[in-house]
Amino acid sequence: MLHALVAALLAVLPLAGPGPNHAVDDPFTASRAQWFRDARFGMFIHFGGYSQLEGEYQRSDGSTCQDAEWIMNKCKIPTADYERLVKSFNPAQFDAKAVVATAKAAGQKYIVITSKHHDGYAMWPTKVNKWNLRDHSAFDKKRDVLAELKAEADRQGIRFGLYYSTWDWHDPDARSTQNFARYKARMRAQLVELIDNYDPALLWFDGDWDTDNPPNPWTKQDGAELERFLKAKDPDLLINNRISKRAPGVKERRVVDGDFGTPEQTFPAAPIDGQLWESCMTIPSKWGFAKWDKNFKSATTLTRNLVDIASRSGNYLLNVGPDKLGRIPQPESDRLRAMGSWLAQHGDAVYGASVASWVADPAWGAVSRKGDKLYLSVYDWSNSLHLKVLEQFDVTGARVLNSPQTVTVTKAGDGYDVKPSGAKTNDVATVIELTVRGEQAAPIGTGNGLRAQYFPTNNWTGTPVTRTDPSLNFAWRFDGDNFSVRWTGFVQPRFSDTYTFLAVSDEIAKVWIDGKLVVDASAPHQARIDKGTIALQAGKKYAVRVDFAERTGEAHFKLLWTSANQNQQVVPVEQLYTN
Ligand code: FHN
Repeated sequence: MLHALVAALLAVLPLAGPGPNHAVDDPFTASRAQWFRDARFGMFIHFGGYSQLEGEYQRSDGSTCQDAEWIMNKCKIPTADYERLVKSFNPAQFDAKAVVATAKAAGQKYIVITSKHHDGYAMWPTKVNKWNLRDHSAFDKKRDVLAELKAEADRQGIRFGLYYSTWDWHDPDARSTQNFARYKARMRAQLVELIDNYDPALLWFDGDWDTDNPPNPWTKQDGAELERFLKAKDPDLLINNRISKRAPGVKERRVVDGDFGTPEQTFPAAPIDGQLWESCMTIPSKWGFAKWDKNFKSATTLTRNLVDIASRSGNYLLNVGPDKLGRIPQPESDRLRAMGSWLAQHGDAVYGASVASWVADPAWGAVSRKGDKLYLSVYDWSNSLHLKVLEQFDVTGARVLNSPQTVTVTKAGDGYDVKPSGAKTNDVATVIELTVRGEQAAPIGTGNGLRAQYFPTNNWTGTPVTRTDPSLNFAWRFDGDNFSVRWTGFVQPRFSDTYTFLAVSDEIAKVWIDGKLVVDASAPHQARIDKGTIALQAGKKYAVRVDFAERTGEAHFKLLWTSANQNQQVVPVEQLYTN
């Protein structure tokens, strides 16, 4: 009743402030994202109608054109011819049990499979069209590979995710600005089918760039609406940032889109500011199967990539491309198994581990941290393993994983020298575990948030509406123009550290801590992140003031913090006080 009244009021009142607040949680701490933060390693599967072509297309003039999942587009295959070739797709040897067993053996904690790639071909019996594995193939009409994989993933305790391309080369309405609404309705219907039938933990969107080949009318607004629709349907869903749309010519993706960032075929040198992240990568060069694509990365490279990624608080989504019969190529499963056997003995350095901000990145390997343990993954084994210390800590224990050898740790120069007594235990990475004692955190605070004043103008004038906001984590998006907010109160750190405050804003923001202007993003700008540092004492309360203004377009504001002892997160309610 009350809801209906509020909705009716909102419909008639002009918006003199932010619209209905699509409050988002904080993926850095939200319980729905816990599994993803801990998992660190997943299997990507590119499998679709293109797999039938095995990376090669014979043109009518006898010449050959090569590609993989992009073959229809790159080789300019006429739709009718592509449909003819895919008609004989019969992945009869797709064995969900074996695929999940391979992921398990690799030490992977989740799977993301292409339900529909850019060629528009659905890998499940969609009722939306006939361009799918049930209706357009030579495959057993009783089988459903997504259902088989989901059931097997559940049985073997692996999270299940689905890739979906918003860009579509096959549906004529998908390239037509005029008819795009019809395509969007079909897309939504397909996504409802996917959620209802396969209950994915994660949706991995793709196709967020501007292009004319064929045109891609998808917009940021479309992405925002779809994300809101999907989260209303399943609030626990994790959604990647590619649900949005990049502006023409823009390479970078925005920090405000989705639950996590998606570097591709690369990974960053440090944690990404403002976002969880997952790097996706191939084992050879292509994503979909191509019989000529044989330049496989070594298991050592892949394992070290995973360790590097975990030590920067990211996830590694490593791709396999099943062949036309549905089998993961042997060189790919061989490498996955090799990674799994290393992980079986050294997984502590990866699962649930994240950046070790107490030390500098060493030249000899990578360091990750989990609670009171530092994991030194040593790629170059030598007698001079030096740790440069950035934040003081004591070492109370040291051992080499899976080895009886002893380890001496001595203070030296700007840190510690670490000397194991014996030889490396393997050629990929020998892991030394240090038990450490750092600064004791001050007790969790008892705050309830900051005092908020919402002004009906974009310059903090007029009569504000006042309330208490538990944390500053807002994605108003396209709702509400010309308003401003001033938050005031106190912030209480739990560690005596130099804190970095990160403000995600669109379009004007300033942050003062203890009277010092820490973030000054006062020139109007689109969604971006700005940051500044200040040294704070544990348990002490510091005055905080945040000014945010929105003129037009999208509106976002988030306030995060991080320090040597504090992993990145939205500043939590307990540490914010109105007085
Ligand atoms: O074009 C695709 C490509 O085929 C593959 O699916 C990758 C996976 O991240 N994403 C796209 C390019 O960004």
